[in-house]
Amino acid sequence: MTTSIKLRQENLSLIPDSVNKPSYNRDEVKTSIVHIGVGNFHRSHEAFLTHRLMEETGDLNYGICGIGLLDHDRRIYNALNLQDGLYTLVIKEMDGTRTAHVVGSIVEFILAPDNPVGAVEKMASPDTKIISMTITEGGYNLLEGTGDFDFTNPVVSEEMMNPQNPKSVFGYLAQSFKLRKERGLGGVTIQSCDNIQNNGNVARKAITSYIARVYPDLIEWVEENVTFPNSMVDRITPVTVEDDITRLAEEYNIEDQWPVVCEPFIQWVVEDHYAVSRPAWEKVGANFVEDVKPYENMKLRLLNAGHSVLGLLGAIHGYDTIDQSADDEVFSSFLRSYMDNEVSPTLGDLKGINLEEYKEKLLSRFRNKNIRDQIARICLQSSAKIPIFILSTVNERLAKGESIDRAAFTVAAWCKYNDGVDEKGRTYKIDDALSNELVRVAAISHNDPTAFLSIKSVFGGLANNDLFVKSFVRALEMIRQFPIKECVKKMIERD
Ligand code: CS2
Repeated sequence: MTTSIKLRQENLSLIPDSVNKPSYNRDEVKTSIVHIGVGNFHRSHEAFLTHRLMEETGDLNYGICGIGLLDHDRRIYNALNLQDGLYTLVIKEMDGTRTAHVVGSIVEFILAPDNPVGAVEKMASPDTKIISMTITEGGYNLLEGTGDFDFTNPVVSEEMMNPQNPKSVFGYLAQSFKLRKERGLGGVTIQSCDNIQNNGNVARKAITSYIARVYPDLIEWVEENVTFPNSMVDRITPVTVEDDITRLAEEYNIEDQWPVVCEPFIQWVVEDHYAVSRPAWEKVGANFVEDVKPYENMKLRLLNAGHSVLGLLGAIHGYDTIDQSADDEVFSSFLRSYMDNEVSPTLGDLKGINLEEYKEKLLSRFRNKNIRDQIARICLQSSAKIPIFILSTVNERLAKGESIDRAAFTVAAWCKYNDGVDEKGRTYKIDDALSNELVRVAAISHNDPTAFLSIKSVFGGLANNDLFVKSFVRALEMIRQFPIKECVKKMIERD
């Protein structure tokens, strides 16, 4: 029996040649990018492309320092620390072939709760040109409806009493900007990579709202020195499961605490507004444009919304993975009809993108059996996702008096999802920042369907829109009475 190779720098030469591994000298890599929120998405995307760039061009000026702000980040911090920042990315093709890459672009990691000063100093360092982040859709702390910063958030309100001891991403950034200004250093680019329309503008709004309260004198400096490019990031990246770790050991003999698996598709469209400089990511496939909005809308309203549709319907029916749901003719026909009839007309001019091809490709990506993307992953934090992925389409269509039946049906399915039990009788956890509220209003909605729409932070004023309410109530009544598949069939028959 061969002994497995623990993934770490000194063992790189032992790793079989069938695995792509860094050929550059990692000791020479400078960290000019700080990334907040090193999760699987970052590791399948920005960190991977940055690694590819080092491979392709030999430019070692843009290494990554990960920063974890939450105690929850301790697990990834420990795993990567043990492995000198190295991890394996396994790309799974549709036909079952797999390629493994040991990624070397993360060369430093700071766990902010253990080393808050180190984290602030790193963000304020003159060497740091870009602070990128994946802090999730809900992480920007803006209130749905008004879009105002939520100063009542307990972490933020406590931190504001003592801003020199930051806890939140806003607090850390404020401290680092303050140091940059005091030290006469240059600015920095804040690069949001989250699935939010206008993610850069949203990041700017959240961060400047916070700073305007805590350090009003700093605002002018931020306006002049910090940029917030919008971007659209795309690569389906499931949660790593035990089997991924075992297969990596079996196939390549690599012992990796926390590998990442993902699909082959990758897309990154970014506005080219950088405060200082940036890596030549275009050399490894990134697309730098003047206006990212059309691409964002397309991705959020088709891919992310498509995920939510397949996820919610599949969860109720009792499927576990997105490919099962996408392979179900009834569910995928419904999704196609939603995309064609309700979403596509809202997308406007997509400047040379073939929308038909995009949608076809999307459905085949969803069907990739090797990815086994978890329905549980898709459905978690739906209260932060549905407004961005689905209600944006709804609001736009309602303003023009256009039908929203399929979207309303999906929202009704989400209501039913919060009952917490599938049609096979299996219970599941509602993993959501608003879980208590969701479960409570979903229970009331058995007698009073509109109760579900009362959550203002999710639905804004939609509870007062007759067209939406009627459509939602009709769908929910049907969903409560018949199995979900029959209901979806009825919806398709009406097309
Ligand atoms: C998913 C996204 O979280 C979700 O609901 O739709 O994580 C999706 O897989 C990525 O945005 C793909 O780029």
